[in-house]
Amino acid sequence: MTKHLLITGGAGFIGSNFISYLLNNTDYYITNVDSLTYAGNKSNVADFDKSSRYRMLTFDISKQSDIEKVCDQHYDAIINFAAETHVDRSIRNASPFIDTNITGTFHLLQMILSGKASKMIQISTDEVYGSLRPEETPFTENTSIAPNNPYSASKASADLLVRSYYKTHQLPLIITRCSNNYGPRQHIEKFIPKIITNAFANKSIPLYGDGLNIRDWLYVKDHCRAIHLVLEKGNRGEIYNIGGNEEKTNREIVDLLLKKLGRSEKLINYIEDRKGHDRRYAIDSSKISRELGWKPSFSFEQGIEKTIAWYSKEETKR
Ligand code: NAD
Ligand code: TDX
Repeated sequence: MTKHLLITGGAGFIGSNFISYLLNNTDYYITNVDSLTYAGNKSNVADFDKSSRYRMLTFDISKQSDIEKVCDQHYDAIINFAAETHVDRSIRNASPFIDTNITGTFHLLQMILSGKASKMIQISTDEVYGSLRPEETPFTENTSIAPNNPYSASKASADLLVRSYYKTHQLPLIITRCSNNYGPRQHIEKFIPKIITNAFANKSIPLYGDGLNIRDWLYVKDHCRAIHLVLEKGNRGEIYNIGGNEEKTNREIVDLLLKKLGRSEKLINYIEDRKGHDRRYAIDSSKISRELGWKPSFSFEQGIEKTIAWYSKEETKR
């Protein structure tokens, strides 16, 4: 039977890529609930309106009254992408992170508990594990959570709520924890789109601290494929780590992009470090690879070419 999914945060970066993936690869019906914060972009979802399998509801998951309006039908699954996602903003003002990331997730769990939806995938992040030292092995699903900033603490809190609803009520809940994504439709406040768009405009590129912090990069389409597999074949109560196996320092990323874009390294501007800046993230994806047969299909080189091409096309539309 055809499924009807509730996707939250589908006007954002990963959520819109996921909806596009589902409309192209499945016959699922999709309800996208997004409150269109500064990070939600109507142009990310403009194409989906052409599909009779898609509808968008502009509601806020942190408001119980809005959740009731979303419950006008039963959903086969909720995929929760909706979140405040920018670490720098969480350092300046954590309040919306608490409302959306924690209270919003709580409301969705209540939907599952009351039978309004049959299961839920919580889209979490490797940031909940905290920071790795150079000699440490990548995060596994058994690594203790140790978040270091208000964003990651709010995501870890949501993960603990999900865990508790599974343990207490035996609900069909799954958590995925992915490394840094990049690709089309990412907000330009994030590192890779900021480098690309500033380089196009010959504007300086802020590099925090010594530029040697490490992230593990994954092309967004590989993340979408992993979530689809988890939705279809993942086991309730499980956590699945998803990573690109592409650890790079921030300086390496800037150098590579400036070279590809034909811009001078003089654009690089070292600035004061982010407070509590996690030094290194790296994900061990062997569980999802072993159990669900997933592995990344795009190399960093391939993904970054596609990303540059997408932002170049966007640039010509301005
Ligand atoms: P994003 O900031 O691009 O999009 C978030 C979307 O959620 C926006 O469309 C926004 O309008 C919506 N939203 C925010 N608050 C809402 C609310 N109260 N009610 C309804 N909608 C609301 O984020 P993203 O980068 O696409 O991340 C999606 C999810 O994936 C997040 O949960 C994030 O923690 C997780 N994640 C992201 C990355 C990454 O590298 N981007 C990596 C791992 C995990
Ligand atoms: O201008 C910048 N200069 C800079 O040096 C920005 C925006 C970032 N950085 C550094 C900080 C990080 O070490 O680049 C790295 C990546 O920064 P972000 O793009 O802000 O991502 P990060 O903080 O690693 O978090 C991201 O990955 C995990 C997402 O924003 C989260 O939502 C996700 O959970």
